[in-house]
Amino acid sequence: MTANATPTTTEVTAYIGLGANLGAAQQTLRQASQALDQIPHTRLTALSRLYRSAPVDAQGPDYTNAVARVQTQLSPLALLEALQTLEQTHGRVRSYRNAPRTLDLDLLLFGQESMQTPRLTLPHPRMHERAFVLLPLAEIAPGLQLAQGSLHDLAAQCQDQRIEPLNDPFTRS
Ligand code: A4P
Ligand code: MG
Repeated sequence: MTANATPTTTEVTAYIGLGANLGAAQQTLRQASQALDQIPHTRLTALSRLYRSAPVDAQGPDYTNAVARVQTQLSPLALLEALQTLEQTHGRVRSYRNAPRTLDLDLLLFGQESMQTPRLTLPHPRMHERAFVLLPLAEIAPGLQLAQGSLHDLAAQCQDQRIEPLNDPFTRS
């Protein structure tokens, strides 16, 4: 089913988690972050550095992760559909849960929206326990509070998860 893509007049701030651990992951994430700016009624307003992270609850090669902030007039479902279309254009094959992937785009936060439906859960239900989300998110939204606590405190509880920043995607290659 296709979500209503008619934009509203109000702009909402949304945060998107980007991840990849197959193919040219860094290049994919750079391209995908620029493609976020091309989604109708949506503009990219911030992008974290890229990070290398060990797989969490998953197998396979290390991941490259980042978090983007967008301003959008789309509904949450319409934005999710645009993200899933973008995943497909980067060759994402859904084989099994947490399988290695060329591109994963998760909708982390959509304004203050809270919902739990089969297609979309907001805020993202696992974001508060994942360093690969918390660290890049803290870069672009340092004062942000999640229901479970501050990004700083939550990140401190994930110290067993290996993660390191890579070069700034905008200034160095
Ligand atoms: N869905 C529901 N809520 C959301 C949301 N907020 N954002 C639905 C995005 N999708 C949402 O997702 C499965 C279904 O979740 C979708 O059809 C959508 O309607 P998927 O992307 O097809 O499958 P997945 O990614 O394999 O599962 P899931 O549950 O999204 O896994 P996670 O939680 O995203 O974990 N380790 C490191 N270091 N870095 C990573 O990026 N990623 C994962 C995937 C595991 N370990 C990782 C990383
Ligand atoms: Mg996902």
